[in-house]
Amino acid sequence: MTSKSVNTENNRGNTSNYGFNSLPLNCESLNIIQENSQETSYENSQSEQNSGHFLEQESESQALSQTQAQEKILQTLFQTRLNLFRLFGSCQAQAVFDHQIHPEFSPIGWHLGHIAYTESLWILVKLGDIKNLSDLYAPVFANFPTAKAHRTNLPSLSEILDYVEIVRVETTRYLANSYQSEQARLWYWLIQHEVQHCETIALLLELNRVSSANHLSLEISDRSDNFSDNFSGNYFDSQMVNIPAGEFWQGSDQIFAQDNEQPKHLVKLDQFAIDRFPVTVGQYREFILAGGYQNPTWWSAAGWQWLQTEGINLPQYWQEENDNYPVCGVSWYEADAYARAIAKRLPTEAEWEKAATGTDPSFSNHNFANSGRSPIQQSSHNKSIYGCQDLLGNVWEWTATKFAPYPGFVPFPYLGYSATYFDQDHYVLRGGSWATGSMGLRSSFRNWYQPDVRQILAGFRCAINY
Ligand code: AVJ
Ligand code: FE
Repeated sequence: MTSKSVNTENNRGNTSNYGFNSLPLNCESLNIIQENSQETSYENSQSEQNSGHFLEQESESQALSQTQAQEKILQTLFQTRLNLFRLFGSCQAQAVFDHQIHPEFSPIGWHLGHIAYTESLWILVKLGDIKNLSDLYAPVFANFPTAKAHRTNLPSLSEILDYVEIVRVETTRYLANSYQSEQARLWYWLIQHEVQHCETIALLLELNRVSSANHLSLEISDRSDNFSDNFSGNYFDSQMVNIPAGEFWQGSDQIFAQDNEQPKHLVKLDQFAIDRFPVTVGQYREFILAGGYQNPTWWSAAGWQWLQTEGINLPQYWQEENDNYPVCGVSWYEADAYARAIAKRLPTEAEWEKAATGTDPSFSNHNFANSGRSPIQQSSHNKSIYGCQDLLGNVWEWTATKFAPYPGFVPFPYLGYSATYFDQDHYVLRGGSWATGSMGLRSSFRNWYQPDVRQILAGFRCAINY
């Protein structure tokens, strides 16, 4: 059997606004979807006002028609792609697209090509048996075997952008002509794959911006002897919210849920209390000034070892800034030490998710609405039913829980997507950040990093037993 093939010539023409002319092509696909529709009525799909969280509101009883499902996927693909183009519209992104900004991450341009490669692999190859667009760039943009440090020898930015566009033309054509309802989960997985790589690109741009800024060097006095005096101050006496004991449903079985969020299952928790807000820059500064980085008492053995080996005495990207911003750029080790220093602990991921019950994502700082963090008190609508604030958006929050499968876990779409990281060496982060796209923002979503990664989009809040 010979596989199908598509024209790989640049059909972008002589435009400078990278990729933006895929808009009319998307519209063309929309026309095809509507022409192919056998239905007599789909007026709801046309008039629906989508806030960006239409998937959250979809109840399971309202099954979508084929046409509505195709339109929704097309619209979500397009909304997600707009964020990517916005990032690449910045001169900064173009200037640094082939440098490795940080040893833990591939260059920005690799993420861009990898987004398109992944789209060609899962839609064109796996569903459509069209192999050439995937084969062409697999050596550069597949996950293996290229090590991240060697991902600097990339095609030019305009060539990568052409690839991004050609793939999208073909995938939306496939969506319009050949979509089947059982493929919905794969499409939503793919969209979230793009959302996550978009967030990594935003993270790298933020690292690039911050690493060229002036950093504060704090005068740290050795106050570890009378440490308790410092920590009895009001500054650390942050408001906490009491969460009553009982069962709640952890995870999600919705069509867009990732494999690691499924299956949804009942979890019984004891009563606990959790910080109303994420830990702020001002609070974290007190920890630094009080000798937090000099006193092993508050550190895990692995954390203290890490701190000694790396010579760490401040968060990596520490800057003088608004005290009411949530602290960010801290590793799990630092978050854990801070919590212990004030006789608290990190919440488990189940506690975090229960505390987030009923949070409306649309009020949160996400989807690049703010191009950065926002002060914690700006989020008074971003509340759970327990009154816990700012759980979604702003910064990711480290939890005490190691990334592991829920009972009954089934890998999707490939074994290694999540299962590779069930290695007891990754901790779960929850809640998304200002750079998380709408499609990746929900209280059941699980992110994961190793405990020594100082993720610039990650902060934390604390909990206590009640
Ligand atoms: C969940 C964000 C840690 O970017 O490494 C992307 C998601 N997996 N492509 C990552 C992922 C494959 C992952 N994180
Ligand atoms: Fe990926």
